[in-house]
Amino acid sequence: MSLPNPLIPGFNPDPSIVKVGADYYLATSTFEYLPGIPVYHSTDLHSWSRIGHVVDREGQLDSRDVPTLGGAWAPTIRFHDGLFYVAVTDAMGRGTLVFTATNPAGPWSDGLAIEGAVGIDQDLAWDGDGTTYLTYSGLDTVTGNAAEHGGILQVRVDLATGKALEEPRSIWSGTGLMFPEAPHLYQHGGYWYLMIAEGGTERGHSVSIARGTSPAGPFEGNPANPILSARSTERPIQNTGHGDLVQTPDGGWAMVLLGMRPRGMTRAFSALGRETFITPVTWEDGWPVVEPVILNPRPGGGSFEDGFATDELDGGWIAVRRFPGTFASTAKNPGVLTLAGDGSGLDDPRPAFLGRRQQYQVETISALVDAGSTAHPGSAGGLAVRYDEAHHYSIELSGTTVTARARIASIEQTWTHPVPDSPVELRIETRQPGHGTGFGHLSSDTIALQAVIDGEALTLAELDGRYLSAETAASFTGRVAGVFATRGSVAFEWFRSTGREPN
Ligand code: 6LW
Repeated sequence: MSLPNPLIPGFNPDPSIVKVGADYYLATSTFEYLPGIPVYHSTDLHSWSRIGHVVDREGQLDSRDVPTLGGAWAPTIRFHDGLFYVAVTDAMGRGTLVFTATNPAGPWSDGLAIEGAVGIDQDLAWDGDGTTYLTYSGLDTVTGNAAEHGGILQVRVDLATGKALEEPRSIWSGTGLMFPEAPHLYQHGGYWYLMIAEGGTERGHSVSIARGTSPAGPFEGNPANPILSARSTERPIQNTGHGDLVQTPDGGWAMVLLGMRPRGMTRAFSALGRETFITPVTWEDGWPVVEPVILNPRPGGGSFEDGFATDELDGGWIAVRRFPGTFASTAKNPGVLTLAGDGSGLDDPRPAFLGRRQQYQVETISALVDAGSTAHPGSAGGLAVRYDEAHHYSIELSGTTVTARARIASIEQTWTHPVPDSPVELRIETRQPGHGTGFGHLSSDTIALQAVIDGEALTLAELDGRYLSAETAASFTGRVAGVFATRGSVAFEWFRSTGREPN
C-alpha cells in the first residue's frame, strides 16, 4: 500500500475515520474556526474530498467567545444502525457533544450535550446488546491541569437523553506517560481493543494499546507499547499519535493519525501545524503492528483559484469564531468577494478574516484587492497569514498606502509604502529557509509580504516563519492564510494560492 503522506495536508489534527461499505469518512478538529469539523470522503484512502462540515450553523458550538485553542477538539466519527455519529468536545464551550446525521455530508443535528462525562476526545462504541460506551480522556479543559488528569474514563450512556448511566469508571490509561487521550475501542478477532495516545501531542506523542474481552475492560496492555512513536528519531514526520484504525480496501489495516513536519535542527518548527497522515498496520499474535510513518507528498504541489463566481463560497474557506457568511459575500456583486470590515483587526477575537489551510511548505497566496479611495473610501483590508490573535503577518491596503504588519506576542512592527490607487495585487510568499549563518536556516520558512507595483513585486518585509508555527503559537490550530478587511467594504476580484513541497 503506497498512500500519500501527508494524507490530508495542512491544519487537520486528531483525525478519526470510519468505513461504511466501500466509503471512508474522516473528520478532524477545528477549534475556534468555523465552519467546524470538516468531513472528508474517499473510496480508496488515496484521494480525499471534503463533502461537508458537521458544524455549519449557529448554535451547534458555543464559538462566539471561545478562548484561543478552545472549540471543536478531537471528533470521533462512527456509524451505527444506519446513523452517522460524531462525538466531540466543544472545549470551553458546550462541553461533550454528540452529533448525528443520516448523510455524512450533512445536515448534522444540533448536538446533544452529554451530562456526567467531563473530558476530551470522546469515543463511541456499541456492544452486541446495544449498550453505548462513551470512552474519553479525563482532562478538564477549563483548568488544563495535567496533574489533575483523570486518565482514560468510560461511562455507559443513553444517547436518547444525553445522560451518563453510571459514574465515570477509570479504565486502562497507558504505560504511564503524560496525557493519556484519544481513546478508541474496536472489536476484532475475539477481543475488544482500547487504543489511546499518550506522551502529549508534542514530540513525545505516541500510541499504545490494550485488549480485553469486554468493552468495559479490564484491559491488558500490549508488552510492545508504544506501538507508534517518532520521539527522539530523525524521522521527518514527528509528533505522531492520536490514531484511529481502519480496514483498507484490500482487507488489510491502516492507522490514520496526526503528525507534524518540523523544519530546523534539534529545535524545529512546524509551519503547517498538525496534519493527517496514514500508515499500514498488520496484526501479529493478536496485536496491531504499526509501520513508521513515511513522508510521501503528492507529486507536483497544488493550486487553488477563486474567481468568486458563485453565490456560495467555496467550502475550504474558514473564519474565526464566526461563520464566513456573517462578513463575506459574493452575492451582491458576482465575480467579486466583498468583505465587510467592522473595525476588528487580526488582533481581535472575531476578525473579518476569510482563510484557507496552508497545505504546502512553500506556498504563495495573492489577490487583487480594491480598498481604494474612489470605490471604497475609508476601507482597509488585504492578505494575512495567521496562527492566532497574537501571531499573524499581514499586508493591508488602504487608499494609496500599503502596510505590512507583523504581530508576534505583544510585539508589533509595521512597514508602509505608497501605491497607485486600487486595485492592487498583494502577495504573501512562504519560502524555504535561507542558508548560511544566522538563524534563518534554523527556521521553518521565511514569509515575504509583497505589493505588486508597476508589474514588479515589492517586498515590504521578509520575516521568520517560526513565529507562525505550532511550536511557537499558543493555539492548537495551524497556518491559515487568506483575505481580511478591517474597515469599510473591501473587494477582491480573485484569490490564488500555489504550493509545492520544498526541494
Ligand atoms: C486533543 C488531544 C490532542 O484533544 O490534542 O494530540 C488535543 N492530541 O487528543 C487537541 O487537539
